[in-house]
Amino acid sequence: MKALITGITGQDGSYLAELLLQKSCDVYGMIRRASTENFERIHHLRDQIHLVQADLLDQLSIVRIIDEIHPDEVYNLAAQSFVPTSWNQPVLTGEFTAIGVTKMLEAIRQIDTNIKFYQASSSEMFGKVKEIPQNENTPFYPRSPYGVAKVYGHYITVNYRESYDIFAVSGILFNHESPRRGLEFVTRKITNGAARIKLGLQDKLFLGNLAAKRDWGYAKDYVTAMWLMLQQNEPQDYVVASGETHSVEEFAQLAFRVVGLNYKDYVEVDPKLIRPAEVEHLVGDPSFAKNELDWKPSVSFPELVKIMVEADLKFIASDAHIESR
Ligand code: NAP
Ligand code: F7E
Repeated sequence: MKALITGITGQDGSYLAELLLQKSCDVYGMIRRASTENFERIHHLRDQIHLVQADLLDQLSIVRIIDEIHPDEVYNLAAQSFVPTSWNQPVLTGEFTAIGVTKMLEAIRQIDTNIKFYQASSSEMFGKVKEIPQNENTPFYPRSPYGVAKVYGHYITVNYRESYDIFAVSGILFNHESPRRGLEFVTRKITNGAARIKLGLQDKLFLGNLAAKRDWGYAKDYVTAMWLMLQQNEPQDYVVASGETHSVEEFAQLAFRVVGLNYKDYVEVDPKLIRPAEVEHLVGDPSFAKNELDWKPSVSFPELVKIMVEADLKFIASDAHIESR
């Protein structure tokens, strides 16, 4: 079994590569050329995976790697994934996160329609939510260029499934986090900030909207759901979520509690971090995934916060140690 992962250098790509290796898959990862390598998350896997160069902006490069590798499964995780950047670079976000999906699907259509395809869709598509909780039938109302691009990616996946009978699925994943989460996302920003404050490396933590609510899960659990979706008899779309919602403020409160501090003494709101349009309240209904895929999350909200804070404490302490030598 051969699998191609786009976005292998990202949080989910690295966990998915580990999972597929455990399943005895031959794992190929698509990487884009950079002047310096960006392989921290996959460093430990380098001798077990194949890295191939291509870019979501370059259709021919995608056709070439799919033709050469001829994978059984393609997981399309590559995207411009940071919501605030999507307001600053809306066109680029559309090109990566929306049109990039068509480029992947079109390559599959041209080369072999038996290749299975997973599209990394997002709860950001629900945006200004039409119902609580959100499920596979909840209408979309995206609130950022990123959310809009993901809606396009979702529907083009559905369309290629219906037009060309491709086994193409869209996983509508709610926020999922880990110690490998990028530092700009709020969870990692908080756990890293709390750890740095505890270690005396930082005084304050500036955040934006503390009232926003998210349904947060553990990334390792969520990549298992991606794999399960491609092992089913029929291609279907699934919501993957914990079913619980918590505010950014609650996340901060718990994270600072893990290091024995009160978040109120350190967290300050910076109005510059408030978004032009906010997604206020996300909470998913994962019943369909639970019933059809036999999937359920294994890590609770407080456990997730603790895992991330403890990993950051360890990471920063070892880094400081290296710097002091
Ligand atoms: P991430 O850490 O930001 O990783 C994004 C990946 O996409 C990186 O490997 C990046 O490569 C790659 N990429 C970006 N532009 C590219 C291009 N033009 N060509 C080739 N590769 C490109 O994201 P993540 O958190 O792992 O999320 C994975 C996917 O799931 C994304 O599509 C995201 O939008 C979606 N999603 C995430 C969540 C979540 O909570 N994490 C929830 C729902 C959906 P570089 O390393 O070269 O930058
Ligand atoms: O923001 C609020 C912010 O950037 C969460 C991506 O993986 O999940 C992610 O998108 C909330 C928002 O994630 C800060 O306003 C407050 O309400 O961690 P985030 P996101 O926008 O939910 C979805 C499912 C994806 O698909 C995306 O790819 O936290 N917030 N203060 C802050 N957010 C950030 N980043 N930084 C702050 O200081």
